[in-house]
Amino acid sequence: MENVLRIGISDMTEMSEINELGINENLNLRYCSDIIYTYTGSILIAVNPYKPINIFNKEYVKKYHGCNFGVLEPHVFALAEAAYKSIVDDQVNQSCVISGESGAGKTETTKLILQYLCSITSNVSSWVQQQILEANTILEAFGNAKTIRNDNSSRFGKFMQVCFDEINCIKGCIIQDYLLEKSRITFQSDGERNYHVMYQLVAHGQTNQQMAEDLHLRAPEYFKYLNTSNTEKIDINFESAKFDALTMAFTVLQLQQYSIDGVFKILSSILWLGNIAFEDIDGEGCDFSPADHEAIVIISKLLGLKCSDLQKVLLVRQINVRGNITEIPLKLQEAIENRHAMAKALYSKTFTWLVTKINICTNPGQDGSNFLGVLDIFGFENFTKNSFEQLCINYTNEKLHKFFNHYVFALEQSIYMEEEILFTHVEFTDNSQCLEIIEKPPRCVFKILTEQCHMPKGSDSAYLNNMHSEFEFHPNYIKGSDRRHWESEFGIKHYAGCVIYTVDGFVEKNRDVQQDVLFDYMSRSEDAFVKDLSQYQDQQFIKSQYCSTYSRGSSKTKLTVSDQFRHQLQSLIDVLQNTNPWYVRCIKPNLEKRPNCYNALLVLDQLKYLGIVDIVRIRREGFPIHLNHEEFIIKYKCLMIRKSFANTHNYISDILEIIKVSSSEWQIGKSKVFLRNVAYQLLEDRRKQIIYRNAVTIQKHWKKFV
Ligand code: AD9
Ligand code: MG
Repeated sequence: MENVLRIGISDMTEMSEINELGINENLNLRYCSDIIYTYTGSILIAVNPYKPINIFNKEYVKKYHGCNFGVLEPHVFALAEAAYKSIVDDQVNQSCVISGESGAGKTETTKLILQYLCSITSNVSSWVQQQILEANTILEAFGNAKTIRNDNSSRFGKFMQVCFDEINCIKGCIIQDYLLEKSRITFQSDGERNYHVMYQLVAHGQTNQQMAEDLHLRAPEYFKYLNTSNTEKIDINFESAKFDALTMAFTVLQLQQYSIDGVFKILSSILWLGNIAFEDIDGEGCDFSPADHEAIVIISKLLGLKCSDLQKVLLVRQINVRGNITEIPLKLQEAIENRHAMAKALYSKTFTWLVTKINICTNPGQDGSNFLGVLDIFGFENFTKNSFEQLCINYTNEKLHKFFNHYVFALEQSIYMEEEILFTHVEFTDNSQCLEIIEKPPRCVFKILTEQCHMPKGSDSAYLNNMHSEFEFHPNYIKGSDRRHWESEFGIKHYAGCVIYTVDGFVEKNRDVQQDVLFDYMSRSEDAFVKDLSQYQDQQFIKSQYCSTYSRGSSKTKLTVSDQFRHQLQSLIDVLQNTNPWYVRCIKPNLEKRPNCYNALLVLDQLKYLGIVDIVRIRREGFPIHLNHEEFIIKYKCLMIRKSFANTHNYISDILEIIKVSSSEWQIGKSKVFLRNVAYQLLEDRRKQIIYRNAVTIQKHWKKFV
């Protein structure tokens, strides 16, 4: 009792009273004692400690390895162990779905799961295990950045499938990335930064003169793309050490030196692109300012292009009218935007190129056995201003929520209905209607957007008009935050709350016009890497039974960003559906990223949208143990003197009467017996007593006989 008061309850399905307040207090109590993990049945809740806690060392790996789930204190290692054990024992693919809002601890949890799997599958760290861990170093450098919510925020989603061989050792890994945030390359909000790698590179240039010369690097303050917001000064030593770790990771993943150099040249050229300041010419076109000359020469050198070719890409647009190429000068604003688009295209191509390289290196081969997939993907977002990116992110969360609902609620309840047993119906937020408005053809939010993108004069306002007229009366749709914003916004009532989207830029972002002319020039570059990169088709290359991935370049008609993403997400759900899922719900205890600080109101919001209260309820109100009639009789017939029976149902209820437990603890269905833990435990105790008694009697007889 004293223990419970001090450290709370480790499995919340065992709490006597289930409500949000009780759950919140329990998590808070545990958090105050540095106990960050709590179970809700098999679902793990993790509260971010924002400080190192000494529960992830080798001793803990040893302690949890081989131990059944639920025996020791809740821990992410226990979940990883249980998932791994299911692979070994049942040969069934597993997945860990990690959710929570930005800064809740998803990426750290992912790393802990990978670290655990790598430790238990081999005593000595093998090459492939090192590669999997180092792949994260590269992905974090290129895909993570400081935001107001998280100093190491992942700006892309990822699904890592760790693949095992016949003797259950790790033999490879496949990574699928989702929706890298491109806008961050050219713009960061107040208090935020560009991708980590940019600072690492520039900082290293400050400590290595040769590299600074080769790559034309300057001090961090020099580059506009690093200073669009006023963040604190960068720590040269810290970033430079990170750069060393990155180059080490490149080596572990067997990137050739010319590619490593090439990647850095691309990054430097992006930084220089940001420094070009165009000048207007009579409102009709534009030119470079005198100070730009240096930047043009440097970018040309870095990309191995002719200066004149680069100038052309930066100042004119080429239009192909029935085979004739016409050149139209870009106006000032167009040139500025075009330059940003070039920077974003270069970066995102480099990012996908890197993911592909990692995949080639860690490729498990075709003849695999099982995998454990870990999903670390963006949580639900609702900012003051929400755009196309937030729509895609929230759509992802709707998809995953439906999958979760199906797993936890629908499946369980449909079994009860099929078996015609009495149970209290647990209400849950069914989000099917919301998903339909976003993705269900022929008329949905994404289809109407794609329609606009295929029109030569498609516009955001036309898109919004079409949406308003199509969905005005849909229960999940609103026309904007208020009447004044009907011409610029629409809103969706998501399962986690209502989000207002500003349509500005939707059509452009969904079209994602490629920098074909730039890549065409790059394909004739003098630099081998730049040439490779330009010709690199963003296609999936591994086709194996593990493969979750969707071939991005396979369609003949050009797919829009939302089309591609929809397909990617559907492939992900298809894979998840064929696995045994495990859930980690990460919780952020405060907005200040502080240790020892639990903001109960903030947590309450997350408990609601992560559906934790409902989970506790269904797990308790439901019957966790299901046994077929025959199975039940074979197991517990020993409790009865009468061994023959005419009516199965009556015989089972007679057995259950023996343990004298309330009839609310069990139910007999058409083909199954449903038990709560109390009834099951009493049955088991009684059975073991009888087996023991019989054994003693046999022993006595045996002695007499001897
Ligand atoms: V985002 O959606 O990518 O912006 P995440 O991934 O949910 O977010 P992340 O894992 O990056 O959050 O955690 C944020 C920070 O919390 C980390 O950088 C750590 O400083 C801190 N954290 C998270 N989990 C732990 C932990 N188990 N122990 C100690 C932690 N600190
Ligand atoms: Mg993250």
